[in-house]
Formats: sequence, structure tokens, C-alpha cells
Amino acid sequence: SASKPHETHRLDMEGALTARDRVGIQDFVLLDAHTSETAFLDNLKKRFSENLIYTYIGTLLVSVNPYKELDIYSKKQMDIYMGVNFFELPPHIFALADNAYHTMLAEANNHFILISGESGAGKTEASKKILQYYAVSCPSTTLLDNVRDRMLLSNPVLEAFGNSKTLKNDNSSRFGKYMDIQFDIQGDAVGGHILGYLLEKSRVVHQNHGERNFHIFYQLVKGGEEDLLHQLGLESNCQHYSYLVQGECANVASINDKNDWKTVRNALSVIDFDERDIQVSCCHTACGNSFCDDIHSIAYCLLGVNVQVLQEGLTSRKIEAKTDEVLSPFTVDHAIYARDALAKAIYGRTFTWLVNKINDSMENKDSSRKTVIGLLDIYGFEVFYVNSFEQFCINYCNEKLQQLFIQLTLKSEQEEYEAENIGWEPVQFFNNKIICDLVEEKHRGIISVLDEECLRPGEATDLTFLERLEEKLDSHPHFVTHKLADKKTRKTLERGNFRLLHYAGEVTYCVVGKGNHGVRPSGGVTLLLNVASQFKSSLLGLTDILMSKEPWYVRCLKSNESQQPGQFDDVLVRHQVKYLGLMEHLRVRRAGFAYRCRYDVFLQRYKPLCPATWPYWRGVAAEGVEVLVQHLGYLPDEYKMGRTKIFIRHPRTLFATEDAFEVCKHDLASRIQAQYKAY
Ligand code: AOV
Ligand code: MG
Repeated sequence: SASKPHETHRLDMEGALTARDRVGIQDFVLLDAHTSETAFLDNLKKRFSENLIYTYIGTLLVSVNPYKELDIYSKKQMDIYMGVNFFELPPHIFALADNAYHTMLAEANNHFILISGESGAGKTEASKKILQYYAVSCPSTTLLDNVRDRMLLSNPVLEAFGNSKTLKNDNSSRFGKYMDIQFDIQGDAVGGHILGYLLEKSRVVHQNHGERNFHIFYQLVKGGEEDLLHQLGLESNCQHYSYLVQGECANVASINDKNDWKTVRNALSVIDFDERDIQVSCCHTACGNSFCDDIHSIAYCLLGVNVQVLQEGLTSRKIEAKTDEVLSPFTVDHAIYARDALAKAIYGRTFTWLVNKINDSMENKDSSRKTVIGLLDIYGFEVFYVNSFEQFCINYCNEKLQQLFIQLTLKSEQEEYEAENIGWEPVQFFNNKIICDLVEEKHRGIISVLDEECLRPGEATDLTFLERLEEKLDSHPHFVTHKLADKKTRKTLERGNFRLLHYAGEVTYCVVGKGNHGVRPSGGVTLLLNVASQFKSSLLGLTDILMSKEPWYVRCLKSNESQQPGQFDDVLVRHQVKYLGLMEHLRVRRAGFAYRCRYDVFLQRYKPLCPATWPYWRGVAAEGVEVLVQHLGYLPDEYKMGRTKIFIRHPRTLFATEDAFEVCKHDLASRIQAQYKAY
């Protein structure tokens, strides 16, 4: 809701204006009334060139990835932002974190911070800064520092196992992460809980050129202690493992795997992993490494599995004949499929186990009342040369979050004005619900069709899947295939593909896949059956979790495609500003009302400010409020009377009222006494 009193700010208008030419405006709401997209971009760019990567739109934070270390995240900086009114200091991720935190404490309710933006825009970095702020900076009255350490150290561990180098980002999140940070009533961070979403397991066995497997593999092989490697039967050279070198980039300039291994190993021991647990996780990782190359070490690693049994299981199937069982050998392709499926399954389970262990170690067992701030950091929208099932899920997830943003800001805000009968010129925006439906609608949506096709393994093929889609989605404006396309578009689309017109751009998905690399997982799929619909329901669950909390937004923008420090690519940034709906958000925000309050609540709080309403107003609350604000000198343009609430345009108006109330409060005790005496 936009109705938080501390959203009010002392606007240092003069300061802002004199500095304006150099550093731009720190809140877009203050830019000239009819801000064009170009003016919006100019402002972002001006600030970016001064290393001012943060700008507000009201309480929403826009962040532009600088691709260089900035000296703005120190403990000293955290202290500066602690407990200070949101708009009194330059925009910062700490200011947003702090505002969410203090609102949570004041209102005793739950909040979440939605961090969004495309791959490489800076979501994961932002979420780490926020977590650091809470873990390092919040008051600590209890002796729970170890919980805070664990929360912080869960990051390098999950990043090692769940992030990897892609063509978009050297440290790309390949799983979605929602983390609740729990606070007690004093405001201490006392516990945490993580929900993980769909890890991109296919990466364990397949990486595109220029990409790597998950970081942990390289860390272990390059940094693992001699004894450990020996125990695991591993060699310290990535080149020996075909699962690690498909992308031909085992070494990445921006990554120091050796050092990262030390960090991870240390982190594992802090978050309650004993030596045995560390062994187990390394073992399973080692399995991933070796699968292609050395079945003996896997059998060894999987402790207790007999080499011959494993070998048979991976290369043949048991068929029951009349009296006995016969082994029917797999084709080479089938055997490869079985091997890869096992490697992925082991890695996926290791990851789940890891998340569970981390949750155990961050759990707060004390049953006293707590409130939470949820942090959402997922994989960002991504488009590659070839896009498969993984990109489909990732982009669908981003589509859902955009929908949530629209629901909570553009839509609900305008609906409230309508419901309250506030005169309002509607702001047009693109509602991506149509694309969410295209993916997830029952019977007709892509996921439903995928499920159906997966259920008929005998007859279904990648191409029948595509045909089904074509039948059902014939004239859908956001779905195109070779067959459905017009002449011009047809040239750009191969037959085995379909294209979705996502909110953030077009993506062509490859349906025909060897192994699982197409959108329809093929090749005896039972393990992968329903992955998409499970993902769909987990996203629905996530939406429910978020909808029950108060939202805060960080919108991350990618400054350039080549991960270069300080470069601002106008076209790229403009595109993101467009599809993220930032201009529309600004328009709603500016034309709208920063503060609103129910008449009775407003009157109850501020009635001492006016002789006609103090100590009682005997009439209708709305009329009392009208008398009150007239007395306070509100200008007609500054407020509107709705059906049940008063709407106030500028935070500064309410701020002045609050100031007056503060002054009057001191005087209130004596007034109440006088009142009492008078009776
Ligand atoms: P992402 O989380 O949004 O992408 P990251 O947070 O991993 O993107 O950011 C990518 C890289 O940009 C980081 O590794 C840093 O090098 C740099 N970076 C981001 N934010 C900052 C910052 N505030 N200051 C300095 N450098 C920064 V993905 O997970 O791929 O969607 O799936
Ligand atoms: Mg990330």
C-alpha cells in the first residue's frame, strides 16, 4: 500500500535543484510534470556517470548495474542509513531496506522486497546487500549472532551450488530463491528460511559454448585439498572431466575458484555441516564430475553401490521372461540418457538437501511472535541463441513477477481511485496477464498441452506437441510458429520452434530436443514429467506468499551487454525502462496520491489540531475531516475526499500535519487535564 506515513519526506527542494545539473534528480516524481522517456533516461544516465546508480520513483528503487565496485556499502554507510527518513539521504538500497524494516516494526506486519530485472541486472547483488544490512546493522540485543552469520554464509554456499557462468552473467543464478528473514519484536534478525525454486539441473550434463557447469565443480577440482581429492578419486584438472569442459571455459577471468572453495568450505562448517556432511556433498558433486568418465569412482562415491550393479542399471533394462529375467541392453543414446538423468537427479537432490540443512541451521526455535521480510531473488529474463525448456520456465517466472507488480501497483492503485470515486484519468499500461494465461491456462495453455503430450509417450513426439499448440493457440497474438506466421516472420522461424512475444521481448523456443534440451523433454521422460506444471504450482504458491505481505520494489537495470564497467547503453536501458513499465509507474505515482487514510482513523489522530473537532466531532467522520483540513489550510488541489478515505497528493502535506501534531502532542497532556477539570 502507498499509505505509509513515513513515506512523507522533507524534500530538500533547493538542494536538489542546485545539484540537479550535475547529479540529476534523485526521485523521478520530482522531474518536470510531463516527463518524457528521453528525460527519464537522461536523468538515469547523468546519475550513472556520477556513480549514482540508485534513483527513486516514490518508494520504488531503480538500480543500474555499474559493473564496478563502489565504495557505498561499508558498515559506515549502513549506519548512516539506519533509522533515517527515507527521502532525507541520497537513494540507496540500504534506505529501502531500512524503510521496510522500520515499517515492519511500526506496523507489526510482514513485508517482502521484490527484486526484478533481466539476467545480469544486479538482483543477486542487491539481495546480498539487503541481507547484509539486516544481519550486520540491525540492533542485536540477543546473543544470536551465530544465526546472522549463518544467514550471511548461506549465500556463498548456495551460489556455489546454484550459480554458474552463462553468456549473460559470470555469476548467474540458476535457481529461484525466496528467503524469509525473521525478526523478533525488538527488531533483532533472529532466523531465516529459504525456499528454492526449480534448479536448472540440465546444466550438470550439458553446457552451451561459453558457459560453465555450476561453480562448485570447478571450486572442488581446482581448490580441493589433496587428501580430499584423493579420497574422492578426483584429479585436480578440469580438463579430465567432460561434464566440466563442454563450454570450453573452465577458467573465467572474474572468478577465483580456488579462493571461492576456501570460502565455501569455511561457510559449510559455520552452518553446521560436520565433516561427514561436507564429505557427502563433495561426494555427490564428485559424482557429477566423474559420471562421463569414471564409473568406478562413482560407485565408490555412492557408498555401497556395487560397480557391476550400477553399470548394468545404466546400460540395460531387466525384462521378465516366462521363467527368468533377461537383460536387454540399451542403445548408446538411451544409455547416455540414463547416465545423464542419474547425474541430474543426484545433483538435484544434493541441492535440496543442502537447502534443508541450511534451513535447519538458520531456524529459530523460539516460539515468540515474529515478523518477516521476504527477499525474492530469482533468475532474470534471458534470451539465448538457442532457448529450451529452462529458458521457458525462467521467462515464465519473470512474466509472473511482472504480473504481480502490475497487480499490486498499476492495477490496484487505479482500481482504488475508481472504487473511491476519485476523479482520475486512467494511465494506460500493457497488462501481461495475456501471456501468463497463454502459458498456464487450464486445457489451453502451453503447460497443459505439454502435460498431455508427456502423458502419451507412445504416440507423442516433439512435433505432435507443436501441432497441438498450433491447434489450440491458432490466433493468439503472443504465440507464433512457422506455420502460423506471416510471410515475413516465417523466414525467421524454423519449423521445430515456437516463438512467444514476452513482455520483455521475443523469445524463440526450440521444441525438438536431443535428450532434454528442447521444450518438450523427450527420450523416456518419466522423471521430467510434470516438471513444468509442478513449477507452475510452486509459482502460484509463491504468489500467495507474497500477496499476503506488504510489497517493496527494486527494479534492476542492466547498463550494457558486455559486463563493462561504467558503460551506459542507451538503447538497452531504454528497452528495459519500457518493458518494466517504469514510465507508467511514474505516471500513476505522480498523478496519484501519496497518502490515503480512512476518515475515522485520520480524524481520531489529528482532531487535537482543530478546535471544532477537539475533543469530539459529533457528526459524520468525513465532514469532520473536511472541517479539520480546511482549518489546517490544505489547498483544494492537495487532497480529495473519497468514499471512505481522504487522499493526499504530496507527502510534504502530510508531513507538515505530522509536524504540527508532534508539537501539539506535548501540549496535549495539559489540554486533556484542563478538559478533565472543566468537566
Ligand atoms: P542478476 O542476479 O540480476 O542476474 P547479478 O546480481 O549476479 O545479476 O549481477 C551481475 C554482476 O554485475 C555481478 O557479478 C557484479 O559483477 C555486477 N554488479 C551487480 N550489481 C552491482 C553493484 N551494485 N555494484 C557493483 N557491481 C555490481 V541472473 O542471476 O543472471 O538473472 O540469473
Ligand atoms: Mg542472480
